[in-house]
Order: sequence, then structure tokens, then C-alpha cells
Amino acid sequence: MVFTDRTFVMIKPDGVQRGLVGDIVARFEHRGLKIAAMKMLLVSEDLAKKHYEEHAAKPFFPNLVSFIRSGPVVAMVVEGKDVVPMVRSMVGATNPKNSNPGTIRGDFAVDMGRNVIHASDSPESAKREISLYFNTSEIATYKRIDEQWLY
Ligand code: RTP
Ligand code: MG
Repeated sequence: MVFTDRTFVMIKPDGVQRGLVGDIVARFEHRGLKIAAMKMLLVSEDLAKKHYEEHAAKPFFPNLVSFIRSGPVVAMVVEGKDVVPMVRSMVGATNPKNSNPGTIRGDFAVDMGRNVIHASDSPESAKREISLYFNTSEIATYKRIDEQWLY
């Protein structure tokens, strides 16, 4: 099955440094979502500012940009039915104080500025963010072997 529903997910530097990449990717795979692209990278200042441009005027913006550049991140394109809201619900509330147990932030994070993961908040954001981080040639098309049991 080919989906047009795509989201952009990024494991932030704290998630990489704490060795959480495998656990987080496994959650998406086990749910039945498809990893269509994935890479580790250091985010440039220009890319960090573009990624978080909606927050450019906020007081926390400089810290957010420097944090996201403080070590390698793992960027992903994830596909599946209703994937944008589904991944946001798996990620949990922005402030880990309010993130439910069972969510990624609710299980792995305690501080708003160290909340482990980013996920797009709408299909429009997803499209924009995917194009910031990936060329179309880097996004794979393949069938999960269990697809007929997922849909
Ligand atoms: P993200 O974009 O990273 O997935 O997080 P989000 O949608 O849940 O939250 P958003 O409002 O987009 O905020 C982006 C990141 O900025 C930091 N933040 N700090 N008041 C503050 O100090 C504050 N507010 C937001 C968080 O690290 C948040 O993930
Ligand atoms: Mg956001």
C-alpha cells in the first residue's frame, strides 16, 4: 500500500547521547508505521533556524537552536495511515511534566528543553520539514512484509 501520509521525526541530541535511538525507532516499527528515510546528521545553524522558524520571535529560540545543534540528531520520514496525529500522540506533550506515561516524552524525559524528540504538528509542517532535511531520492518506497495484516 502506498501512503501519502508522511511525517517528519527527529531524535534530538539528548536522545542520541542517551542511547535511545533504537528504543524510539522500535516504537514506530512495532506500531506498524513505515520508516521511509532515516539519517544521522549535525544540524547547521541555517537549517536549525529554518526548522524552528515559527518560534523565531520567542525568548527560548536561541537556546532551542543551540540545543538542536549540540550533537548529532537522527532525522526520519515516517509513513502510515493518519501518521501525523498518531506520531504526535506517541511523542506526548511538549513539557514532559504533562506527558503521559507510555508516550516517548512521558517515558524518557523530565525537562521541556531536553524532550528527546521532535515530530511535525500538521501535514503542512511535515511537508515543509521533510523537504528541509531530505531530497526525494533519499526517501524509499517499499512494502512492509506485514502490510496486509496492518491494513
Ligand atoms: P517540537 O517542535 O520540538 O516537536 O516540540 P513541540 O511541537 O511539542 O513544541 P513547540 O511548541 O513546537 O516547541 C518547540 C520546542 O521548543 C522548546 N520550548 N521551550 N517556554 C519554553 O521554554 C519552551 N517552549 C517550547 C521545547 O523543547 C519544544 O520541544
Ligand atoms: Mg513543534
